[in-house]
Amino acid sequence: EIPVQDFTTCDATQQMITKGRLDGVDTAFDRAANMKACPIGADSACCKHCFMGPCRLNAKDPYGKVGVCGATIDTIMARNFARMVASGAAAHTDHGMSMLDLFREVVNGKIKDYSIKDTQKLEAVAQSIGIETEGRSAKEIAVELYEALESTYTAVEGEIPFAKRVPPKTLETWRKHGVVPRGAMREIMEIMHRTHMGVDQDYTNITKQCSRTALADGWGGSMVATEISDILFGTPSPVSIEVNMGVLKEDQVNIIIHGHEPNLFESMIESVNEPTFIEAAKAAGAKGINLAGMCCSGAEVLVRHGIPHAGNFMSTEAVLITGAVDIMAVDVQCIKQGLVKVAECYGTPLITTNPRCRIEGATHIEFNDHEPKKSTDEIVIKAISRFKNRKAKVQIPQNVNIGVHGFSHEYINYMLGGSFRGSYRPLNDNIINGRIRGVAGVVGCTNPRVKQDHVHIELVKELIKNDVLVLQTGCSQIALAKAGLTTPEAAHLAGPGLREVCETVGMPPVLGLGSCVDNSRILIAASEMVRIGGLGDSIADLPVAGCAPEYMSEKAISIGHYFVASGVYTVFGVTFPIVQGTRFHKHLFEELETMGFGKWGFAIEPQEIARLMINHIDKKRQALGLDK
Ligand code: NFS
Ligand code: SF4
Repeated sequence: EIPVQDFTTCDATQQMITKGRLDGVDTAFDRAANMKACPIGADSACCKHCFMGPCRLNAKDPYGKVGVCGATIDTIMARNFARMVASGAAAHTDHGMSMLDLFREVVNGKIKDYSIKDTQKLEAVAQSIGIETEGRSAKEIAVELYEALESTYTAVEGEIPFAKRVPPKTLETWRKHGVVPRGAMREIMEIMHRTHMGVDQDYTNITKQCSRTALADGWGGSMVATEISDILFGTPSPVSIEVNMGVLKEDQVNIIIHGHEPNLFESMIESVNEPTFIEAAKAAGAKGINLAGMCCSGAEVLVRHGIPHAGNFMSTEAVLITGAVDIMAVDVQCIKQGLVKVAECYGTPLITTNPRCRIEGATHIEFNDHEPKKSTDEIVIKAISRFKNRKAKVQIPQNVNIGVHGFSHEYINYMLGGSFRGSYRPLNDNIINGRIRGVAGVVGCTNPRVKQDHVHIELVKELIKNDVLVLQTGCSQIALAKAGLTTPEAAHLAGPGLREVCETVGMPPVLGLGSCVDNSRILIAASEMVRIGGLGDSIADLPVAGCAPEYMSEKAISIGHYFVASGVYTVFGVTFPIVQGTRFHKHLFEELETMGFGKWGFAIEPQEIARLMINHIDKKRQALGLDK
């Protein structure tokens, strides 16, 4: 039996895996240990795109063999990679589309339970794509904004609206290589067509469509998800939050929301605050109703409302082992089917809410934006009744950590420049004078193939020690919050330059921005750094780098590729679905950079990842003439 310390650095998760073992419950950690990853699939050296195959090539001798149709290893890997991009991009854009559907119905008055919360953001987003706002009502602006943003999905030709936000030189590179996206539906459709048997069989041409589709995610679907969520639910600003499993309360009705789309959670916040339900909970013997988030759903409301967060992706099964969860409601994405069995063991109702995601053995209570409370009220009632009839023994790890999160692009602007002259100028100045060496985005999942949180934490520590400011989203920021690095006090772990800046401004050296779709906030921040000047004229010139050190999802591949296509050096950990020493590998890891894009990198160990990222930042600093 593998010691739990090898599975995760998260103490609470360790305690729960240990308890699970005693209770006879296994988790993805155990399943990963018992299932060796398929070595051929791990290298992406197989193809099942037609039934003359499936075909299997030899990663040790990649050019020794071709598929039945004659497809080479480069074609096979590029096609597989393209389909990962397509799937990841589809997930983000479909999420964005749900937000846009909601926005449309709010604007035309058909939905009354939600409203436009942030009109300032509405105007700013409209202005950014050339919509006139002067002297117009919020409703008029919103109608026009909706119509413009719809083309993010549906445009059959031309360029998506947010291409207008891309720094001109970066956009020029995209145009030169023909990768400016049209609507996401078109790009995803085209990827699926081109990767069908017997169509695109030139890995460089397939990579182009990867870039175009990934950009339709980052500057399209994901960005729409972020911007519309801000308009409807409010733009985040820093708030002190509690993370870790200790946020559960033995004497309260505990409700966990896990998934991605913020509308479910927003409605749940309303439901749990209904006086009648609070009374009902008390009548059932509880002190109150306690709401917590997990994964990206949690990240959305953590930065907007300061709702506590119980843990990241690899803790979702573990949290159920506490026995204290009175209901877990999920919507879409990153929801392990394994949750059903664990939930069953502890008598926790697992509720699916989205028509896109039903799970065998879970109870479905459909969530509908037109009457959102209907579903969330029912979930609260069920939770109260589970509390009343709790049979499972409750054991809650007493781990609670504090973090300060919610650094939206808008807030960073304000924080650095002050209310009169909000600006990234001080950030650029501090990079130019060398107090800050560069900026790194550390994002993404946790994955049972590596020790949970370990790579995130050690990598970020190494980066800040070297005066690299770290921006974070998704599950990664929860790892760092649990390690106590997202507070202003963590500045003492930073190098002298970064430390001085953090202490002057009163900010943490590690800035949590939001969920994974909020990686679009990092794109906006990068564009703003270019616009302010002094750091080159394209995103590719900036001393920045990105990393998803413990990624597991296809969404991460799409995110990685849109950062690469936008000009950012992006390092992934765990494993990379490609055979080293092949031409496709060289294309992603070297040639894209010479074409004016960023490039991919790969390393497993945190020190090695940090070294790659810092070397890249230094290379860019030198090219800008910042260091002698
Ligand atoms: Ni991002 Fe969020 Fe977490 Fe990974 Fe999953 S919750 S969208 S994919 S696991 S960071
Ligand atoms: Fe094999 Fe070619 Fe069919 Fe793929 S498309 S399964 S390589 S024959």
